[in-house]
Amino acid sequence: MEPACSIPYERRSVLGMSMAEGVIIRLDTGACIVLSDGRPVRCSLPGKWRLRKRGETRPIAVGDRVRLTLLPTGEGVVEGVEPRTGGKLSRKAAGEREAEQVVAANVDQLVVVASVAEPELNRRLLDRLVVSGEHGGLEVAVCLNKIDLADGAAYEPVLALYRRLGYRALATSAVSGAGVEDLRAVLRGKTSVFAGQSGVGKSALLMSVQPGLDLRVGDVSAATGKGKHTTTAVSLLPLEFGGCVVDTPGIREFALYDIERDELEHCFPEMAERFGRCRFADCSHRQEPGCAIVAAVKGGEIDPERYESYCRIYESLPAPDPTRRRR
Ligand SMILES: Nc1nc2c(ncn2[C@@H]2O[C@H](COP(=O)(O)OP(=O)(O)OP(=O)(O)O)[C@@H](O)[C@H]2O)c(=O)[nH]1
Ligand SMILES: [Zn+2]
Repeated sequence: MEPACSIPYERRSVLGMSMAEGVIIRLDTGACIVLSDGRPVRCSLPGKWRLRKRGETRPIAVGDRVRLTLLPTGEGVVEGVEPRTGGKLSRKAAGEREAEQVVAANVDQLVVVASVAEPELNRRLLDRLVVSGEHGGLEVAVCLNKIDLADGAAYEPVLALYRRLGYRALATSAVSGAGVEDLRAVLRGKTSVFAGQSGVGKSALLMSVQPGLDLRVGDVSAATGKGKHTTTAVSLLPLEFGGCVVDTPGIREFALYDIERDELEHCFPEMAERFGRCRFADCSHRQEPGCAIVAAVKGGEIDPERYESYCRIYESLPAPDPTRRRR
C-alpha cells in the first residue's frame, strides 16, 4: 500500500483517512503506540524515525506529541512531531560516547526510586539520578522503597537530608502499602518518570499506586506479532487519578548525558547556593585551597555522602576539551 505520508492531505478523507493528534506511549523498533482521544492507536513510523540497529539514536521518544493519519484499518501513521516543551530524560546510547538517547520527552518530574534494603541503599546511584533530573530541568522526587525491610532510623536521616535540599522525599512499601497515598499525591496531574536500579520495586510501586495497571499495555511487538519483546522499550502509562508515568526498564547503564564538569555543581543545590565563594573562580571543589565547599563539608553543613557523590560523578565526566566549542 502507498505510505500515508505520501498521499496528499486533500485525498486522505476520500480514502477514509483522518488526521489526529496524540502522545507516544510506547516506542519500539519500527512502530509505536499513540494515545489519541483516550484510545491507543498502533502506528507505523516512517523510515526516518525507525531504529535500524541496536544502540542507534533517533529524534523521537515516548512522551512526544505527534500528528498522525488514522487509516480505515484503525491503525495510524506518524506524520510529524510537535516541538518539545517540557523537560526530558536522556541517557547515553550504549557504546557511543556522544550519542544522546532521549528516554522520555515532555516530562515534568523524575521520581528516583531506591530501596532501603534488598538491594541496599545505593547513595551514589541515587545522586546520579537526582543530578540527571536536575540537569534535564525536571522536578525531582526521591522515593525510598521497601521500608518494611528496615528500621526507620536507617532511612529517616536520608529522607530528611533530601527534604532539606528541597526535594520531595517519601518512604514507601509496596508490600505494606505504607506511603503509597503520598506517592499518588506526588504523581497526580504530572507526567513522571520512574528511575532506579533494577529490583528496587518500581513496577511493584506502580501496581500499588494503581492496582491493575497493565505494565505491558503497549507491547508493540506482541500486538503486531513482529519481533520479540524488547527489554529496552519504554512506555507511558496513564493514571486514572490524573497524570502519566513513564516506565523505564532497568537503568544500570544510565549515564549522564551532555553535562560538563563545571555544570555539575549547579545540579547540587547545596553547592549551587555557595556558588562564587571559593578562592578560585574555576574551583572544582576537590583539592583547591580556599574551597568553600570543602569547608562546608568539614563544618558539617554539607552531607559527606552527597559530597562523595559529587566527586565520583565529577571524575566520571570527561575533562573539558579546549578545542570543542561551548554551546
Ligand atoms: N519487601 C518488599 N519487597 C518489595 C517491595 N517492592 C518490591 N518488592 C519486591 O522486590 C522485587 C523487585 O521488584 P520490582 O517491582 O520488579 O522492581 P523494579 O524496580 O521494577 O525492577 P526492574 O523492572 O528490573 O527495573 C520483587 O520481588 C518485589 O516483590 C517492598 O516495598 N517491600
Ligand atoms: Zn571550591
